[in-house]
Amino acid sequence: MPSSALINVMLTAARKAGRSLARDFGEVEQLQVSLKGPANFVSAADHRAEEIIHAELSRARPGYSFLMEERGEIKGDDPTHRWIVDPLDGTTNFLHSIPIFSISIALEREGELVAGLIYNPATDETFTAEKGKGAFINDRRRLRVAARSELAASVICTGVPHAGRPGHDLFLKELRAIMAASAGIRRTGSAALDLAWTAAGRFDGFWERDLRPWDIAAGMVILREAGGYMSDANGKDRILEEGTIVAGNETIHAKLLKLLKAAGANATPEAKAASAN
Ligand code: 2AM
Ligand code: CA
Repeated sequence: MPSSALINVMLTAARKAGRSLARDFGEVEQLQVSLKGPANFVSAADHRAEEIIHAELSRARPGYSFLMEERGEIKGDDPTHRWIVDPLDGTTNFLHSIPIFSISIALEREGELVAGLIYNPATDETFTAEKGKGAFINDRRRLRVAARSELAASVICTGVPHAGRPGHDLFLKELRAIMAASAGIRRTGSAALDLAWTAAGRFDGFWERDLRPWDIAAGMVILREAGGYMSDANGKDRILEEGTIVAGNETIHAKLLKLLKAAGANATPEAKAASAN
């Protein structure tokens, strides 16, 4: 299916920022051996990509508002449209020369997510979706979530709470429950790609807590258009507000939710309070 004008605008911005990220990714390995503080370099790469995306999207759609990982909220003249942008999701991978990172761009119209794009410059894979029009990889092949219904045959992806973040104890309880019930657990380090890969049927399901809107907004559109089901950990619709997502096809989503709820009920009050922070 040929891309719409809107998807083309998002693609142009992502590809331009992707070229900048790909160049910087090539430098990271050198910096790592030269002990020159690659973290600062990666942070600069992140900012460069965000600037490019901001400039490109502003040029193509003047007045739209932004919510960006680095620059935060930027109010435009048009309050009905807002881009939600993560210029580099999977920062830790990027810093370690692991080619699993992405650019994530979503468009919100009157508070509703209507388009999403996730681009991995290292593999040149692009995942796109528009509300009601389906989800695609590289503009060609239609995406569909995996059809498996048995957790025992399913590969489930997750994200691990970072050092200094709450929820380690609860996560370990959830992990114990899901690893005992599934065929295997994966962790990529880019929540945006986790959702794209679940939409593509590579992962049968995904759950993660403590995420921000720019990590998941585009992935939510892509997953929904690929026939996926998703909710927060309470089975409710407050994914962006809670920063928690549980996803898969209808059956796997329901089974994951049930196991996660049971694991949560098992957790200490301290663990539950920490994960709610
Ligand atoms: P980032 O790479 O843009 O930081 C990995 O589990 C996911 O968590 C990634 O999407 C990552 O986005 C996000 N994340 C949120 N907070 C983080 C943190 N403090 N450190 C690293 N990744 C974080
Ligand atoms: Ca991110």
